[in-house]
Amino acid sequence: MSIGTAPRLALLAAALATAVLVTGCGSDTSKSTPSTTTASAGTASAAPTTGKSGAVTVDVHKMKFSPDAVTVKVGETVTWKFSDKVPHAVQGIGDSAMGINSPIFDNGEWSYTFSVPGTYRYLCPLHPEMRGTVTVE
Ligand SMILES: [Cu+2]
Repeated sequence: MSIGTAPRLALLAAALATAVLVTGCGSDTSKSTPSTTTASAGTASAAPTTGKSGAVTVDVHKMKFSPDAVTVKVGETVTWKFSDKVPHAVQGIGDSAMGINSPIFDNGEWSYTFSVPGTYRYLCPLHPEMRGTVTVE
């Protein structure tokens, strides 16, 4: 009678069982959560809103700017609407208002976007008594 096969099978079974246990154990210990952290971009500044919500219109009519004083936030746009019987223009007063410099209009619109806080005075170069102010805050 041979006595060799039974112990070998037992050994094989034990080896398999060990392998399964090791594998199972290994899978348990390797159950670590991924450590990649997704960077949050929540602090990025919002895209500039160019909607009409902050836009302000000044009517240039009957030899005056109306309203002659407007207030906008930084980045907002003021539009002058020319609709008088005589031509007018918009021209800033002082260095900081140099950018305010429209062509002469009989009718039409001209816009300027204010990107720096401050108080900007302007006049109509054809009628210097026509004056207005834009406050940017
Ligand atoms: Cu004028």
